[in-house]
Amino acid sequence: MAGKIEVIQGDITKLKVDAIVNAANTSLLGGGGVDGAIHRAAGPALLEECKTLDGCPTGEARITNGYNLPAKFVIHAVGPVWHGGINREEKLLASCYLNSLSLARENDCDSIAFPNISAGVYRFPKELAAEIAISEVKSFMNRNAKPGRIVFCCFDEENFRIYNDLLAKEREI
Ligand code: AR6
Repeated sequence: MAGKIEVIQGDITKLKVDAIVNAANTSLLGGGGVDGAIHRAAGPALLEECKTLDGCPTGEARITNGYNLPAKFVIHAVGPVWHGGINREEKLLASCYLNSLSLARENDCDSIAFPNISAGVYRFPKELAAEIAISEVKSFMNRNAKPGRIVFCCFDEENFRIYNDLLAKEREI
């Protein structure tokens, strides 16, 4: 694996990377959490472009411009709502990461930052979500040179600790 994985704690809207990922909903028309923060920081033109996309199914992703954000693109990924794991939630969350990375590669992005998709109001268990995110990202990086820099942007202390612990544990193996 030639690329680099970083974990930071902070606000994803401030990051100067080629693409930031949004934890969106199927309407792609905005919401709370990180979605609300991204729309506020990008400005109203983001919503105008999202309106042209006709929504996005769970597990898939769509790309738009970043407008007033430091990031060039926003990749809107729709994570699953956690219903106890009986509705293919793990598979759908993995697809969000894979589809986002594929869009980043297709658009020649060298760097991409992910929030903790589904780990907020969609109630996906944080530890399991982090395991899926890391494993999907690593397997993509083993097969693709781009994007070579992946940032896991954690907003809260707990996720920041979970990601750091998991990555440290893997380095020991
Ligand atoms: N930067 C980085 N991470 C953030 C930020 C930020 N500025 N703000 C919140 N987070 P959530 P979901 C973290 O609820 O669970 C929206 O209404 C947050 O602490 O934003 O996928 C959408 O429209 C948490 O760890 O997304 C959907 O309807 C993580 O981002 C729904 O919420 C994800 O929390 C999607 O729910």
